[in-house]
Amino acid sequence: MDAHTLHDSTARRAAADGVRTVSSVCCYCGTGCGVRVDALGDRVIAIHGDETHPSNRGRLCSKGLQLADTVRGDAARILKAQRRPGKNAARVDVPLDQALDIAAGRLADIIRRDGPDAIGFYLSGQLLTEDYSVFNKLARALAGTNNVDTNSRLCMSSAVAGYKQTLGADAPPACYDDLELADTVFIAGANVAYAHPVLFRRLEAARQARPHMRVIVADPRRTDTAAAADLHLPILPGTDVALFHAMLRVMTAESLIDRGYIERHTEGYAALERRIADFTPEAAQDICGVPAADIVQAARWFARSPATLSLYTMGLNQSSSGTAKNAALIHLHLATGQIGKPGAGPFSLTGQPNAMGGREAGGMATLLPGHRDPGNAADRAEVAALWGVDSLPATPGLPAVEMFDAVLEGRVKALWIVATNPAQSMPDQARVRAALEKAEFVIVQDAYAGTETLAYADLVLPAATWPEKDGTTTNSERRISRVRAAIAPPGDARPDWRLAADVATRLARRIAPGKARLFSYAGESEVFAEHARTTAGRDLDYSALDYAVLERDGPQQWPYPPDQPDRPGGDAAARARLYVDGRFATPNGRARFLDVPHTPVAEPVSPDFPLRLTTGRLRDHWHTMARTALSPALTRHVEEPWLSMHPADMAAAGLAEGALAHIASRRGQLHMPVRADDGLQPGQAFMPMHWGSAFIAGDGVNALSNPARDPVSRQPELKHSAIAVRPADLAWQAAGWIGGDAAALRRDLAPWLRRFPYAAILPTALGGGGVRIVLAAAHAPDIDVLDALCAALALEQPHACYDDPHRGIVRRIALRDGRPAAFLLAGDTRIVDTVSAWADGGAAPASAAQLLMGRTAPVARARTVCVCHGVTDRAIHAGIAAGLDADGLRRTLRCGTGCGSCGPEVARMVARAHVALGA
Ligand SMILES: Nc1nc2c(c(=O)[nH]1)N[C@H]1C(S)=C(S)[C@@H](COP(=O)(O)OP(=O)(O)OC[C@H]3O[C@@H](n4cnc5c(=O)[nH]c(N)nc54)[C@H](O)[C@@H]3O)O[C@H]1N2
Ligand SMILES: Nc1nc2c(c(=O)[nH]1)N[C@H]1C(S)=C(S)[C@@H](COP(=O)(O)OP(=O)(O)OC[C@H]3O[C@@H](n4cnc5c(=O)[nH]c(N)nc54)[C@H](O)[C@@H]3O)O[C@H]1N2
Ligand code: SF4
Ligand SMILES: [Mo]
Repeated sequence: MDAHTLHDSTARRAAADGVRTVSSVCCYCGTGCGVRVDALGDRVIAIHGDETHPSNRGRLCSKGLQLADTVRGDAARILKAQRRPGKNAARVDVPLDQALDIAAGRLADIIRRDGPDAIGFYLSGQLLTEDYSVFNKLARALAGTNNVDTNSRLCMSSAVAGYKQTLGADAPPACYDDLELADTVFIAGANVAYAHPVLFRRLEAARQARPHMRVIVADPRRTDTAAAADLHLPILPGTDVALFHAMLRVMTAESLIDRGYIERHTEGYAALERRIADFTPEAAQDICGVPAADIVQAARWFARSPATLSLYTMGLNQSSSGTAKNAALIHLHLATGQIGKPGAGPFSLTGQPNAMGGREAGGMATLLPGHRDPGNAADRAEVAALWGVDSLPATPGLPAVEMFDAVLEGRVKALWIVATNPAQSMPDQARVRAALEKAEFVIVQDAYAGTETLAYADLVLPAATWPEKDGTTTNSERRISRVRAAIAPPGDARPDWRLAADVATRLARRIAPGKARLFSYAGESEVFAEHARTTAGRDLDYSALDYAVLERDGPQQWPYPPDQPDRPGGDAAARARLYVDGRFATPNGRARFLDVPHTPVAEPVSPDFPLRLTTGRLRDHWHTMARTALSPALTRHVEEPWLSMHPADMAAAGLAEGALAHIASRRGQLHMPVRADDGLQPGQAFMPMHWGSAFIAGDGVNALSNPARDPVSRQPELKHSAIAVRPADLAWQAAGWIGGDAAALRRDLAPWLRRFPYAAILPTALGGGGVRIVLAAAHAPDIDVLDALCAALALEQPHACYDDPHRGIVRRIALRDGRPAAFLLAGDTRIVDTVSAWADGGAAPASAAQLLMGRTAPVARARTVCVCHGVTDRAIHAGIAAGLDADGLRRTLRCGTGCGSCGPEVARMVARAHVALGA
């Protein structure tokens, strides 16, 4: 235990009891909140926000606060390397050394036989900078291929392209302090309340302190973020370029642009001005579905405000015109001079914790370390020299979707997948899964058991994960923080960079013995030092940064060059914002306006597929849920997947609230319950991205989605596809629950997902933790299937039962200490909430048998809105009915007084109730 990780007297006292406190960074979103991890032995016992971290100043959201729940070494983790002896054989455990040899041997064989471009690396924005650096060097300097891409292709690549094309470098120019200094905040295609909650807390606090501040939100849905805005622009998916062009036209027509700034610091405005002439507010209203007057209002607020900050994420990036959307928004800042000054700038929020580090380390097919370009011979030569090799490959690497296409076409034979779950998160799953099936050799390097992609692995490498890893991450505001290990990895798990280096050394011995030395790092700090050198003299230069500086001075923003004024530590204020002097990172120092057209979404709706499906995130789940599914508390907010639709569309389709629907796109189909949401426009639907085939029957949300890509960034249009929805023809339904360890139960019950047209196995906090199982079929299953189901839920000898198996009816409850330990309601699920309420601590019914016969008055189960204080929607509705406003609810129920993640939802519930009363 190093002294630097002990911060205050509490920590020192705790240390006496054997509790260690380690400063690190939350492993979820790109906000990059500092955390303090309390560990005892091999367990994490508590997580606190780090008051000293400048990005969050002690705040954490619901996900960060529940991190301790997710740190476990049992059924949830991959503890051993595994290999598959034959294509359809079951995998067997192998010693790690043997697995590393197998990896190197198979890759060497394929490289010798088919050339280096027959292998591909598919990495993740959740890796640490050190991990990327080693993988990148392995791929390009040793294996000899540029086929090294990441899931950031699905996430940030349009932002990268947008920044580079306009400002000259991939660098967000603003910082989080600008949230407190902005007068107008323009949020486009971002649900900050859910996806970057701590930034939303900072924004809420800023609005309290500065009531004149205005917030505009452009989002097709009335999200919690949009509901909190002064102006919501409910834009039709994919039409942002038209909106931004129209706003620029208003600014130009009303002389709200800064001609002097345009003259001095930019080029290309004249062509763009001709382009936007057609985008009158009325024309944009027709394209975007946003009232012309609101477009005018947004333009005036944006341009007249002393400081305007834009925040944007996937609503812009995940689009077939993602680069143009980014550029068109950046134009508004350039035209008004709203950049390079406090409170202003186009601020792309990063999704994953270290997507930024990946961009810096060249962890994408189209990037090289230090913001270099693999298509540029001089850049390649520089990196080759820094890495100590003669040359780097010139053949362009394959971006994510193209890489999987190449596998399907047989051009790429081996895939090494690290810290990402493409069998759930990539668009057009039918193609992705066919590719994974076809690949000759698939390595999956992951930390958690049971992910969708593991099913396709020929070799599994066990990765250490947060909080077992050491290294660095860069957050959205260009701030580099140390991630520190608090406990040792379980089993044979090793840090990702270490697994990469160990395979690299073995691979070098087989194909290029002289290069084995390239991977003999003593530890993370050496990897970082090598990486930091690649940034010297570049726009992001942090060549003066090393682990010692980060220990001494804490997290630092880049650039951090050697010639900083006032060294050591440098002039932090001067590094907070970029382009303060109006000099951009282009060769001539001028930012560029791009003459970008508005292009409609790639897949129009049609009579056969009349609804526009968008997808995105929920507050308390993270992506494919490998980690968040381990926290019962996080399942309380939303436990099961759904498709939300406008109530009128539901009625027209003959769908009642909660009914099972059949949902189809041109590429795939699945079943899911539907929910009404009047925050959607008619004709739109929304599905959360989180539930894949590890949790529900079918191939998950991306069975439906579209792989159409942006021509520049190659980012797929995950935010829009055309679908058709009709009632599912699944009359027989069953709902059950069993308490216990959700990860072990999911593993044991997984085969049930493949036996029914609709099935879901859902981790739940019910009864202290366990899983729910939901099944549906056209007809009642055979008696032996029902028997097997009872056996799977340990309901062979129930406390109470009401069975009529010939009609498909089986209702059973098993008890432990007077409380349900498991139940099954097959054939009639109407009393599921009543039984659940009992399992969840509610009063026991007078007679369990009467309950199963449906003779007990039904009880509705409440949903938890505030995770910190366990406040339910029912309690909040009761409070509102009793006349409480949001402040009153906070005082009496305490909802929103913990991490604050539920604040926007509570505010929205209050606002809705007022609308309902007024109507
Ligand atoms: N809770 C939680 N937080 C997360 C994550 C998570 O999984 N869970 N993931 C992290 C990651 S990797 C990312 S990338 C970020 C994503 O963060 P966000 O981008 O904020 O989240 P999303 O829900 O994907 O999409 C944002 C919004 O885009 C809107 N949208 C859809 N189409 C359009 C359009 O054409 N135009 C506009 N203007 N808006 C549109 C959607 O309605 C949605 O509300 O979140 C990060 N934070
Ligand atoms: N329909 C739809 N699809 C989407 C999106 C959307 O909005 N809509 N968003 C896209 C975006 S923006 C993103 S970022 C992607 C995210 O998609 P993924 O990257 O597939 O999502 P995760 O669930 O975060 O996957 C991370 C994996 O890494 C593993 N893991 C965790 N920690 C470690 C570690 O330290 N080392 C290793 N080796 N493994 C680890 C986890 O177990 C998990 O399997 O999804 C994309 N897909
Ligand atoms: S906002 Fe929440 S999820 Fe994101 S880094 Fe902070 S605590 Fe973690
Ligand atoms: Mo992302």
